[in-house]
Amino acid sequence: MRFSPFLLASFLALTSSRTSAAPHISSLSSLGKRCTNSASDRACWGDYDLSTDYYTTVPDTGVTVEVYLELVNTTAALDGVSRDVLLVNGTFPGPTIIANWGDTVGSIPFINPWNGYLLSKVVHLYNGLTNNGTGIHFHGIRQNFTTQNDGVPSVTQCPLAPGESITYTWRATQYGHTWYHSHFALQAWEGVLGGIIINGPATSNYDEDLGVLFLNDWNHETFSALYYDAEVNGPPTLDNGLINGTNVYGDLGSRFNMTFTAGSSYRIRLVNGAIDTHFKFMIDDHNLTVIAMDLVPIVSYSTQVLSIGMGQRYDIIVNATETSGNYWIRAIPQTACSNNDNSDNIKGILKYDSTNTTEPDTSAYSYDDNCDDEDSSDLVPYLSLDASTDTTEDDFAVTVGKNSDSLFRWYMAGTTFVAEWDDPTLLQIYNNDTDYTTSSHVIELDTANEWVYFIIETTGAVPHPIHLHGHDFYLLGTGTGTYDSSTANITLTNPPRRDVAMLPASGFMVIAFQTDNPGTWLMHCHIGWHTSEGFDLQLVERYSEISGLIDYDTLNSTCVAWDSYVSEGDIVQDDSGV
Ligand SMILES: *[C@@H]1O[C@H](CO)[C@@H](O)[C@H](O)[C@H]1NC(C)=O
Ligand SMILES: *[C@@H]1O[C@H](CO)[C@@H](O)[C@H](O)[C@H]1NC(C)=O
Ligand SMILES: *[C@@H]1O[C@H](CO)[C@@H](O)[C@H](O)[C@H]1NC(C)=O
Ligand SMILES: *[C@@H]1O[C@H](CO)[C@@H](O)[C@H](O)[C@H]1NC(C)=O
Ligand SMILES: *[C@@H]1O[C@H](CO)[C@@H](O)[C@H](O)[C@H]1NC(C)=O
Ligand SMILES: *[C@@H]1O[C@H](CO)[C@@H](O)[C@H](O)[C@H]1NC(C)=O
Ligand SMILES: *[C@@H]1O[C@H](CO)[C@@H](O)[C@H](O)[C@H]1NC(C)=O
Ligand SMILES: *[C@@H]1O[C@H](CO)[C@@H](O)[C@H](O)[C@H]1NC(C)=O
Ligand SMILES: *[C@@H]1O[C@H](CO)[C@@H](O)[C@H](O)[C@H]1NC(C)=O
Ligand SMILES: *[C@@H]1O[C@H](CO)[C@@H](O)[C@H](O)[C@H]1NC(C)=O
Ligand SMILES: *[C@@H]1O[C@H](CO)[C@@H](O)[C@H](O)[C@H]1NC(C)=O
Ligand SMILES: *[C@@H]1O[C@H](CO)[C@@H](O)[C@H](O)[C@H]1NC(C)=O
Ligand SMILES: [Cu+2]
Repeated sequence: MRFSPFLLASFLALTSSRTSAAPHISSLSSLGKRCTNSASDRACWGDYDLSTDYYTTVPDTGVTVEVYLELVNTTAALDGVSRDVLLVNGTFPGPTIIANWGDTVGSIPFINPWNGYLLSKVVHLYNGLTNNGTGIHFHGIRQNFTTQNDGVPSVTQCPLAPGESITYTWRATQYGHTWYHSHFALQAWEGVLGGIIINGPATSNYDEDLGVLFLNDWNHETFSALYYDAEVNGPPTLDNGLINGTNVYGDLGSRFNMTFTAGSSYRIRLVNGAIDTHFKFMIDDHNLTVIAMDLVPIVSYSTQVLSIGMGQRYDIIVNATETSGNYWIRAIPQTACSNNDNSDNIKGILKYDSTNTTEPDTSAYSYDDNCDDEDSSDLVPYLSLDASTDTTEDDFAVTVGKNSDSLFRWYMAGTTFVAEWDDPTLLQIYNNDTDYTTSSHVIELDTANEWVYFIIETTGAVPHPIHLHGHDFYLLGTGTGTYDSSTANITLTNPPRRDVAMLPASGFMVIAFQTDNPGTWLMHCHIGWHTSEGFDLQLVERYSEISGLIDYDTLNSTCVAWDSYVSEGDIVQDDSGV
């Protein structure tokens, strides 16, 4: 007999709404509303604002919002060429998870409308695939004391077996936008991804919010079919790219388009969701005002060309400064680190009249072909925070080599990562099994609230987008050559804070963070091939506090279901496990 997964989930829904339906007294008693967020005052946010230190202070409303997501295995012709895809609820990108850090949109009766903050998201996930496990990672979400909801198979859970459901719960302590994606093998890149918007104040005004805009690379064979070739020969040249899930391929497919009204301004929430493409984004004849990187609001700056690495997000505002005509929207793969057969045609169209079907004849802004981040001097966090001098320092050399089967493997500090998907780190910790898997590369950070520095270096010619879970890191500096503390340009004064930054080719990066979040956190390269080929390590932060955060029944039941799926189907782990 087959149960509807959503019937099961609705019991959970009832339980959770019963506990959260009554508004917290604290949210009703703080009646000193200072301002109303509006098109002419986006900085305002009721009793909170852009200067609120969101690492320590979060509005308390007790509101829980639920989302149901279902993975489906289907076919789609996103660029006009049909292929197998794995999607969330049948669309690319999947449904946007929207949390409202304070607008009255979707307010619930009895919740004070100006303080009706939606704080928690409960995400019910059903794995409707037939032949893959899964796990959904909420990229960049702090997961403050909720490490088990980070969605990383082999680290925070066993893979969710086909036909099973899991519920993730976390608090929206940050605001801005980000994305969720599968963290199982290469599944994210087959389409298991979607946006997350947490409404909050913004550092520049705008009239309309157009939502997330995904930039992806794309291929007509699945990425999982390309994996072996990538392991043997290195990253393959990909067929195409997508702008918010659509593009043309020759005469096939259709372009993304959006329509502006002259004089208005629009917020667009960019996400680079590519497996292996660094993009430069631009809209011909229009400037971009950048207001946030990842989930960190910045002092806004204007640019014409925006460099966006894999896993990164930028929040931009575009003024409708023209009055008519059509303009190219471009996502240009940087040949310095990306290989694409359709690189000059990953384009959408900005219109001022939706009925105008004439092809734009506008020209791209000039740009340098490279995979560098935006200048650090432009990425100034609005909430100014300094890093402290380090108490713990670690130096990781990134290298690549071939294993005994002649397959590429990536190493950090001499270890290529392979975790066991049926014995995730959290389960090992629960079981007091602190030997950990020898090749799962654990960095133990036992002391609470100390500053940790990581120096990551490579002598290779390939830049890498380095992503850390569970924290924003402070990007103290990057440079070329070997790291040398006497010559490196390091700043502790309000450096960029974010969750993905580019490690330059033949260079180094220095990042820092505080051990303020107990859990098991992955740090890895966000190039999909590299994640699977072992370019990962995990932090076990504040070990003694982790067991107390574990929901053992969920951890165990997910693993029990996975074990039985694997043994029945004789399924073999063929990558790093993350
Ligand atoms: C993170 O969780 C801890 C423990 O529950 C709590 O003390 C702290 O206030 C939380 N931080 C934020 C920003 O919510
Ligand atoms: C996803 O699909 C499920 C099943 O059809 C549906 O119940 C749910 O509401 C959808 N979720 C969203 C966010 O649209
Ligand atoms: C998706 O369905 C196809 C065709 O039935 C099958 O070959 C493939 O293994 C399935 N993939 C997953 C991840 O379920
Ligand atoms: C995931 O599904 C794809 C087909 O969609 C299949 O090729 C691959 O082997 C599966 N991976 C695992 C680990 O089950
Ligand atoms: C991109 O797709 C998402 C999901 O459908 C949608 O919410 C968003 O508005 C789209 N972005 C733009 C700029 O149209
Ligand atoms: C413009 O986009 C809409 C949906 O966003 C799509 O239906 C339409 O086909 C696109 N127009 C063109 C000319 O491609
Ligand atoms: C865009 O910015 C450039 C450089 O600051 C400026 O010269 C130009 O006038 C701006 N264009 C528009 C349309 O605002
Ligand atoms: C967009 O328009 C606003 C309001 O007129 C202005 O403050 C802002 O500087 C403009 N941005 C750009 C990039 O031109
Ligand atoms: C339609 O767009 C084209 C290309 O930008 C432009 O030359 C033309 O003037 C536009 N037509 C109208 C009626 O605005
Ligand atoms: C782990 O060790 C703690 C402290 O010694 C003990 O209370 C707990 O029962 C142990 N857990 C398991 C699963 O053995
Ligand atoms: C530090 O900055 C200076 C001035 O911008 C530059 O010349 C130098 O190469 C940088 N050092 C490193 C190690 O990148
Ligand atoms: C794990 O779950 C299985 C199946 O529900 C159950 O039989 C087993 O007792 C659980 N293990 C522990 C240690 O609770
Ligand atoms: Cu990499």
